[in-house]
Amino acid sequence: MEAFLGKKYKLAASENFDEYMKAVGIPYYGICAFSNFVRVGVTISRGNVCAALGGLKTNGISLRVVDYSSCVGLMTRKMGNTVSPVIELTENGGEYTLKTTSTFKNSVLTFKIGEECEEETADGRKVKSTCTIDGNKLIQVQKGDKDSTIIREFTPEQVTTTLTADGVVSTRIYKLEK
Ligand code: DKA
Repeated sequence: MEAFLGKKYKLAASENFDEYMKAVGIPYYGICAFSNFVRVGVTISRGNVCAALGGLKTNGISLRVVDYSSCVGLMTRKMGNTVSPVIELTENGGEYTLKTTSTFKNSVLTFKIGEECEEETADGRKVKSTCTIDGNKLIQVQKGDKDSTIIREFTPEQVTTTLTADGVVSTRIYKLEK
């Protein structure tokens, strides 16, 4: 893996990434207040904390939980499909850093081989990741609300990233920046 450290690779091709983002998508719920079937207020919250609330009625106002995942997730997915990130893997004293930078969002994953670490993904999920190296492959196992595996295969000219979640596979090709 040493040969590829400090090299920058930019996204050149992407397949099925939208389906992958859907598969790992964060649920968003809104608590909506209705009066005579007219919506008079809404507050959107991330995760499934509101899911237990169900329907509630007080003083002619009824509160309902509405699933907004498809609208909020859509914006994130749109950005994810639009940007062409650059990835760079570096190493210092056994600690690796994988930087993903783009015009929309930057993310940094710092890890030691085989040790679980906390990660906030570019699309905002909080997961626990364990990374291992097998030859020229960096294998990342993410555990969270939705589990996922990301394999990055390095060659001098490109990195092939294969992302898998819930049986959905996305392949993204990053080319060496010259
Ligand atoms: C990959 O390594 C997947 C992660 C790319 C993140 C792009 C930004 C997503 C913004 C929602 O190719």
